[in-house]
Amino acid sequence: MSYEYITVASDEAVGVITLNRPKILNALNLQLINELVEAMEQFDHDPSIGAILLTGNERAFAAGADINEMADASAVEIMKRDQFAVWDRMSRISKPIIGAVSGFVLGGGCELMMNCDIVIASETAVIGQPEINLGVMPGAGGTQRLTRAVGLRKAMEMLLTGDSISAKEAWQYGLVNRVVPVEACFSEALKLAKRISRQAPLAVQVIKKTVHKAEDLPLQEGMDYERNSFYLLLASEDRKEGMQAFLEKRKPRFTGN
Ligand code: DAK
Repeated sequence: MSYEYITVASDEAVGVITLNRPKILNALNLQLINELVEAMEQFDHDPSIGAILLTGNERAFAAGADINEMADASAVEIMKRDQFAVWDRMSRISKPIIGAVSGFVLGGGCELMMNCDIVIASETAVIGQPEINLGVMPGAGGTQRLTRAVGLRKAMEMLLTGDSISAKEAWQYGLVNRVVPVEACFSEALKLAKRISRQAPLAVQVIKKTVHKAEDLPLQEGMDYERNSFYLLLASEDRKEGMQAFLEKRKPRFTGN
């Protein structure tokens, strides 16, 4: 499969996707988002891949949706394009997505970052939802995921002013996991993605799904969901292998069964 606006590679069991529209700061047009989701789904279905790493370049992870594509489109056209459907597909990827973000992480770029399960940010990252400056609002989860991540007041301030925050502030609010020098961002994220990709695949995917339930479900329902997920993993071959390997003082050989 060849792509125009992303590049795709793999490193050991990590699928690496790089946004590649550098001239306009990786602005997210429809084609780019479609390519991105297509590549993510391919990695999701590939048993040799255990985690997905998503990155941009040093100047920009992504400066938002492509304003050229939105400027003249009517509400009905945008509705007919059904752009939300492709973002919904992205949130159904079952393998963990690790983001490595530098430079501008704005608007749809910030929403894309929030779709990652773990984020390593460069000291240079500038993160925000500036849609209000264009007279609109976020359309791919910005009001919902940002509020869950940083809390109502900080989200309100960012969304209503359009002001960005630094990587350090994003870390203080729990919006990113770690802040590292720009030159270390990709390698740190790759190291982490490789570690996760060596874990038992079923456990990784079930944990990802169960953690996300914590955002949607009341506590007791989440606990019930966790319990059923736990029973499911107890039935796996990898659970036998993991426990046996511990008792035999050797490294487990997980198969994903
Ligand atoms: N779209 C199109 N082009 C963009 C762009 C964008 N979002 N951001 C930057 N560019 C282009 C610039 O126009 C410029 O192009 P040329 O003039 O060279 O042709 C080039 O990238 C370099 O940008 P600048 O010259 O402006 O560079 P600076 O360093 O001076 O400024 C900046 C960088 C990031 C501060 C500035 O470019 C900027 O403010 N960009 C716009 C940021 C923004 O407002 N982002 C939010 C866009 S709205 C939805 C899903 C998602 C969304 C909506 C709906 N559905 C599922 C329906 C999301 C909406 C948004 O993200």
